[in-house]
Amino acid sequence: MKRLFNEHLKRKVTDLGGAWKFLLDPDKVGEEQGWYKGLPSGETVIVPSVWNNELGLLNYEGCGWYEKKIITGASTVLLEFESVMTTATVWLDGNKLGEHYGAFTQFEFIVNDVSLGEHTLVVRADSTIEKNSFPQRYTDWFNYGGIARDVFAHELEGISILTNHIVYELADDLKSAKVCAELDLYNACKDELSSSISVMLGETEIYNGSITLGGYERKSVVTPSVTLNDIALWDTDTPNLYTVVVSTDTDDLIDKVGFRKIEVKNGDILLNNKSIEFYGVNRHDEHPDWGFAFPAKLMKKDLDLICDMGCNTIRGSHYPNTKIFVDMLDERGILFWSEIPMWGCGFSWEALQNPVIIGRGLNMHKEMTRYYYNHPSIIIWGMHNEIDTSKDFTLDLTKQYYEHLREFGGNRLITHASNHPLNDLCMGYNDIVCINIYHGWYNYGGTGSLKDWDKFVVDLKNYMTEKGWFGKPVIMSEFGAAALAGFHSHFDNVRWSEEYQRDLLEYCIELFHKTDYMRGTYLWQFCNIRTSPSMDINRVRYFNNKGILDEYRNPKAAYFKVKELYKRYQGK
Ligand code: ADA
Repeated sequence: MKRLFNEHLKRKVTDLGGAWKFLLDPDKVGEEQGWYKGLPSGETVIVPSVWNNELGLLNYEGCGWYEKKIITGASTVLLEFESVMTTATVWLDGNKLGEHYGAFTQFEFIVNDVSLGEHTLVVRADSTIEKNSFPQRYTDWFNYGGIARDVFAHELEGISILTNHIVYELADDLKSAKVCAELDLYNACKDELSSSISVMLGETEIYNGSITLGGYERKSVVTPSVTLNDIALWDTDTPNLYTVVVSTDTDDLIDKVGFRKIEVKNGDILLNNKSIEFYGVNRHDEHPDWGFAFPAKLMKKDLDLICDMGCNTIRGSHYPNTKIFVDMLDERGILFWSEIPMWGCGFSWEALQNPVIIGRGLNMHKEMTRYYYNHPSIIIWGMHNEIDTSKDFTLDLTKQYYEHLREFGGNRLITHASNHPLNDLCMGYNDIVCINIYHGWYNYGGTGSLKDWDKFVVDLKNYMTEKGWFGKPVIMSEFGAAALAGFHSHFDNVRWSEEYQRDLLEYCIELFHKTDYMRGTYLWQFCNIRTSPSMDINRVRYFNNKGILDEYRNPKAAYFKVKELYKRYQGK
């Protein structure tokens, strides 16, 4: 996985990015014709990429096959894929390693008994949307296809470390913490093997012992808790990070961790025992030229703009972002909301009760918590966005997701974003209440007028009081209006103008800031994104134009207004 630092010094890892052979399979005949042994023909593409914009196949939905020769110097290889859109099937030398569903989460295959030397790796990416797709066809972003994020080949030798979660509990004064490591270990040899194992956290050795595993055995190990004193906390102003190194005789795994506490108390959100207000944006990890194969250098540029705007938080709408992006947030002290692509409006009642779909969502939550556990910047897990949470079956689904995140998700707040908060059954179950409403833009549930907001803040308080939920912190997780960059008007209330968007956001942000039970805002959205043709004609140019920057990151009038407000509220 591409990080801001080396994850391994002992282990040999090969970045499989670069040239791959590529062949389209619109009739889905590749498997029958044995392409998994090696492609019969093909053109060269650069991975990571999506085929839609880079290969001129904008509207192609279906299968694309990729082939790469890899060379290994070890007999056990771990193949790591950060994102294949959307169903991946992987073969090595014609042998099927497995399948993975889901566009935005990482997966891996461990292959034993590999001969040293050259091998043929074949991947089929299938972007077809079908009955059980997650998200469904009606979704407000583009259905790209391909190997969209990095691929690596890891040579595993001896007892190897697959994951390391640093689990901690800070003392009340936040000066010390009880810490242990939860390790997922694997013996890459066919015979039983013993190894030393140690965990260094900064300068402190928190574990030193030994382990014996049977041939190809995988085992979870939890080290005994130790107390760490004089903790330098991770906070938005002082994002202190510790390097953690797990080593065995033959392998290592390096990560960064930060100690911080996030909780809710008496209607407040407390970060390290201090009340915090969120000044945020929703951001898609998307670019019109690169799709979801978003280059890291552009992530840095986005972050510079977001920081310049005075934001202290980002919602990764609507899927887990790359680890390197979250590393950047860890380093800068920017808070992050990470969620799975359960994008509600597209999910019918039937879909929400479909066990395959529910299971796919749970699996995405498992992958998200497995691969992102240590990041201090992630302070919110999002379970789903705008599904119909007025039904008992969605309450059941929500409970299932919540319980998983509570048990395996570390110290984070858990929520969902609701677009019908006045009859939502699940909000009371969450740590914080998060609301997506578009008064002043859409007419649903209002008159389309800005004044609907004043009534809304009163109605919401009444509803929450009636349900016994008042006292949970409320975040406005989406609100906004579309503006066509460069379209200006002298008149008031001209929709699609930059001025209309600016004035609406100003009205909303000021109102939410002075509403005593609200604790922050994530405006919709940082920049325009290409959207799906399944959205109606309201999406002019097939873009969601609610960005306060256009899709090439040029600012609209609203950008400067939001910057002024966010900075003023923080005394900056
Ligand atoms: C929803 C949704 C966003 C976007 C937005 C809009 O709230 O969560 O992804 O589609 O509406 O622009 O209408």
